[in-house]
Amino acid sequence: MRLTVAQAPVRFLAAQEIERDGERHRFFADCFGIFGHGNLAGLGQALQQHQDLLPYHQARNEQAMVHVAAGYARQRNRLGTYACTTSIGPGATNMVTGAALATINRLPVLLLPSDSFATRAPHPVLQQLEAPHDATLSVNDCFKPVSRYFDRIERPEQIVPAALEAMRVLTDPAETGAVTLALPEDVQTETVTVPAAFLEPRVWTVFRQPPAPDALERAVALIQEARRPLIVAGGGVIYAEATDALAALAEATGIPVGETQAGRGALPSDHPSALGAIGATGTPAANRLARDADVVIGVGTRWSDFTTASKSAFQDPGVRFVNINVASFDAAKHSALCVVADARLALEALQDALAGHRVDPEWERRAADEAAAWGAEVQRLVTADHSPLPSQAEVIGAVNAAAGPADVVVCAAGSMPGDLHKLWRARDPKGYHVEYGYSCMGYEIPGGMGVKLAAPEREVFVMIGDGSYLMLPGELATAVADGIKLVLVLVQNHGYASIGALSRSIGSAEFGTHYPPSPDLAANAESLGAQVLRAGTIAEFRSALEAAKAAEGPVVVHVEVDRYAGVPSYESWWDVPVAEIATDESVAAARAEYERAREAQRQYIAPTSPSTETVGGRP
Ligand SMILES: Cc1ncc(C[n+]2csc(CCOP(=O)(O)OP(=O)(O)O)c2C)c(N)n1
Ligand SMILES: [Mg+2]
Repeated sequence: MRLTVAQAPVRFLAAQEIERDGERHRFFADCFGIFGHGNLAGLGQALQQHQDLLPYHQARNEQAMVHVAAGYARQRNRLGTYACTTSIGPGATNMVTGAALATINRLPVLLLPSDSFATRAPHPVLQQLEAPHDATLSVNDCFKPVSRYFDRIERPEQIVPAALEAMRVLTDPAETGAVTLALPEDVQTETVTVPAAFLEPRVWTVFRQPPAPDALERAVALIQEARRPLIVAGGGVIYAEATDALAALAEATGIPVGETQAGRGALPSDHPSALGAIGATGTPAANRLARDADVVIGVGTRWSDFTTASKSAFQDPGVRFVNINVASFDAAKHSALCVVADARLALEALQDALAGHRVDPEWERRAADEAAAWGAEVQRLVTADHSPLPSQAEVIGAVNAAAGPADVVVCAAGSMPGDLHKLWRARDPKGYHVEYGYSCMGYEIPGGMGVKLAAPEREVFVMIGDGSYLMLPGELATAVADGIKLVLVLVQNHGYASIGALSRSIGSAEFGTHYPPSPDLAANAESLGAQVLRAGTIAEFRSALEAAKAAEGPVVVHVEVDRYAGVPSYESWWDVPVAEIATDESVAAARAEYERAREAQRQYIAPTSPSTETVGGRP
């Protein structure tokens, strides 16, 4: 079959399917893009010709369209994504931030940036970077560190193996992230003869990897010996649809469960074993138990510094880790006993092997008491009736109350992710979507669009700070144009409140964190075509949320909150270094406090013994 190098992948992508647990569906929803001279005649032509196979959607910003793909992929538990096409130069590099976000969060996205001429005939073409020392370099080399697979198609024939490699990486839960296929603008328009089989429907099956029996046996031995075991549930629990298995294990054994940002909602907040958020933005319940835990079972977590409170969270001198993860890279962290496996199979196997085992009732009671005390504290915070302006906690509480059991909250950066992590009462494993791997300001609107495209039956509440909004509001116009319903809660606090608080904590008096003056963001959202509701009080905010739920298309609910009415952090720490010398005394005081806090920081390097040694690699 003779096709252009751009037509071949368009037809190939439309034919890719994914299957897990016997359920099969198309892998690529559609294609997002922005055209320029680099992709117009190649991919642009191919997408126009094959609109029936791979529908095209116009984005407003290339970074944002990658966020749409990432939001979609996360909501689909990584079993689907979008392709994204750009021109060369700035269009391409605009996607680098999106690629980093996807790779860090282990989410599949396929990026198709154009590249400068393979023939080099018109070099330097408009927007081409020239490197005097290396003729093979282009700006697309910036994708290499942020992609799990990178290829540049310099000869037409390369498109066939590159497309297959791309699919292998995108659909492998241990490998997945951004995949970048850079397509020189001349090569896109050239022809290639592809085998017919290349274009036929192809199913990528995600097989669930069972734990190695020996690894499981050693994990069971460690857990049975433990006096104070604790589970840390990460995003992998949700992606593997292992939340029922987690609940069953927790119920059978009484082991309490703390949740990372990506793992939030793995258990409903009212589950008897749920301690809620853990780590730097954790609850006192989870953080107190973490401090004393002697065996920590990390499931599907990459152990970010927020989860470990910068390695200060776990203070038992002999604490041991058992890590269940599909990726050996993550399983091996903290000298853990590695159980390289699918989370669901591993949790089910653990429950079988631990039959009859129950944790010390004293530990279980302590977990229940702490969780109950925290539940009461949440209730106090979200109904505080702060005046004259409401607190952010009240705003979160009102959104939580307005959201139905299956609705989704989306957030990414600022002070809200920490507050949401602590305060949100989770009811559904897909109801909490805070992007905190890259914590990228600007993810909120496009990420929320991706969630809505993946789950149209759920109401999507996007919580966005004024700073994040200003950074990337343009996709609101896409949501308006494409009729993508979002309830955007735009929280005005006149600048970067989170960084302002951090600045105070290092003695720098909120330097550079205020807007002088704040722009009228409600008017801005209106100008992009969104319906806007302005709420002055928490009561007005509640009724605006109800009106927003009833509306069609994206609705922005604008509310101002008291910048200084923050939710405290509970028994945790985050390593933000403070200047060793400064003219300001407040910095010196902060440095002294920093050095004191840092004493709690540890490296988790466990001694090995025949029964507890680290077991690396795949079975
Ligand atoms: C793209 C990007 N740039 C910078 C940062 C660092 N940063 C984290 S939060 C924040 C301020 C966010 O302001 P806003 O959205 O208004 O939320 P607030 O802190 O006021 O709650 C900044 C600058 C970031 N996370 N992402
Ligand atoms: Mg702000």
